[in-house]
Amino acid sequence: MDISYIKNQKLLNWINEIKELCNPNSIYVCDGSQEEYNNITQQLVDSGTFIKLNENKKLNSFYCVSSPDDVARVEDRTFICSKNQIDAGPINNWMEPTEMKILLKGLFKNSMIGRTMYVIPFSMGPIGSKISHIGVQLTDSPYVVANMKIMTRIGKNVLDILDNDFVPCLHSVGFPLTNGTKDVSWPCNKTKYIVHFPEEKSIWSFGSGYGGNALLGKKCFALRIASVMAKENSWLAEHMLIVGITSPEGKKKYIAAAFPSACGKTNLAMLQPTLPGWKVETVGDDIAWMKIGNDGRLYAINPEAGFFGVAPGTSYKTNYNAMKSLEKNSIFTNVALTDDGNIWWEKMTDHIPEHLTDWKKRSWTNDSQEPSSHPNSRFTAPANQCPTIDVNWENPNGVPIDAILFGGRRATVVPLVTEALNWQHGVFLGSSVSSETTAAAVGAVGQLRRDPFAMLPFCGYNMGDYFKHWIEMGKKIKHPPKIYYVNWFRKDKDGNFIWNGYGDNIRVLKWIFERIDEKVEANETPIGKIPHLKDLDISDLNLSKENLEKLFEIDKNAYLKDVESIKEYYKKFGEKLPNELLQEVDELEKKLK
Ligand code: TSX
Ligand code: MN
Repeated sequence: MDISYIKNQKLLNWINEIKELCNPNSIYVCDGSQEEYNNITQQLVDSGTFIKLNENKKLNSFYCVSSPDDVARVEDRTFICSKNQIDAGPINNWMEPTEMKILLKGLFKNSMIGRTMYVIPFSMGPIGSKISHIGVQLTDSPYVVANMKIMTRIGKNVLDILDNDFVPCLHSVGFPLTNGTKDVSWPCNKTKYIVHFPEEKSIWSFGSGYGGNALLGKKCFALRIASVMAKENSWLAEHMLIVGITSPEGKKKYIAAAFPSACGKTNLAMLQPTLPGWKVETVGDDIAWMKIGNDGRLYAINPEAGFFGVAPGTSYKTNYNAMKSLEKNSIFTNVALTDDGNIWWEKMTDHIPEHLTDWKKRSWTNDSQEPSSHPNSRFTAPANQCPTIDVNWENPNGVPIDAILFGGRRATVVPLVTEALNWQHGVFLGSSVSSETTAAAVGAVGQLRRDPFAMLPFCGYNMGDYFKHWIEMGKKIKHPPKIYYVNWFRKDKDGNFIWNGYGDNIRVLKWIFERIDEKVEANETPIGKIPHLKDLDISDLNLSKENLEKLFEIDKNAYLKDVESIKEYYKKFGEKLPNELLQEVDELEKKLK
């Protein structure tokens, strides 16, 4: 669409200001239509960025590889520019906002020469929902436009309801086509800045075209900026999946769950239960926005409209519903290309193709030294293609949340499931979330990393204030969800996983379900409430009594070591650490001794 379609003066002023700064060749306003998507993807094919996949394998889908130095979120280049450094906190990078603006204006100056600047009006959440919020992204990347079309709700419908309450999101890949510079298939810049202005509620992203660096509705808006909005207005913007669970009797409950990376969040969001009669349905796999309803319960929406999932490891066996979601209308970035115009990645199938083109555009065979797909390669797939998508996934009122789960990957110490004693204890569990590193991330494998609420790289303000906000929310929610801590990853002394995980996790969800309905009692221990072993449904599971007991073993001395590590971790937050959490950790120590 032409710029004349825009009537909102604030938006027009901003577009003009950025046009003056970035100096694009032309401006295009996205209407969000299928025809527009076809044009943009065709243009990406013509320019060599996209390869159209074989229509008989993946209908209306595209393959793309990035520059090898633009493959993941850049946390060390991510900034929270609050006026005072204390408000960014000990975890975020910070720079004084005026200083940062000067630096950014230098980078963005003429950065769009020779390119089209796309205006993407987008809604995070169903258009018109009271829980939703609107953003407008200006970008010089048609790849970003195509992905935003799948991941959010974009276009004319959003412009039609636009008022002055929107988050301006500026993005440039930082590769101007000055003086006839030839374009490349993945333009980006060595210098990268992912910058948030929490007081102004704006985002400036420079130099990267990949994922969370560039699709600004996702981590930048829906988590970092939204977490600030949420604190200011008494709601929650969280790194959580949302699922509906239906019992054989037809009762339905919704839960939200936060896990650090590499714990299988997307797998849990699309779980296929192994217990007869139980059903799990998907509302979202990554982000939850939760507001208090008039009835005093917590209501959640998924602000996204698609899945931007890690590809390697995803298979019809480990996540059937994700595989069904990406069978058409999808974009694949940094996976491998098969000779017949399909895609492949490590562990997708038992059968490994004889020959592939890898993500670095090299010929690949089974005896190649490196994996064919980048470990952080992704599929972008529309959520409404998920076979288990929930009927209420676009309900503007959200879905009522009955339980919140935290979890991490722990080979030892932490039981399969623990119920928090109350909200404040639950906040303590959330603040102490920890996970052992896997081979999927850089650095040593098996190291314990604290990742409070799985929000470590995503909280847009001081994490100490965030803990306090969670405690305060407990006082405002009349009927708060129960809080649980789960660990699917406990190992025996031979290093084998004790718990089957995947579809069998429904057994844990069933216990939680029955706890909410007060159908079963629980066993109160120093660390929280755990199931009476008879109440965990392990029917048809090949689980020995010894291993069942091992799943719930509480080694007090091992836990005391964890207490020490939590206390040490808490020191980071200094004065900002809420007293309530110090009380909780002291209380736990007392009970263990
Ligand atoms: O996603 C996982 N979940 C949650 C599923 C709903 N994974 C994969 C984590 C990496 C993304 C799991 N891995 C889970 C799990 O519950 N559990 C495990 C550990 C495990 C791995 C393999 C087996 C059992 C447990 N069994 C066999 O391979 C036969
Ligand atoms: Mn995530």
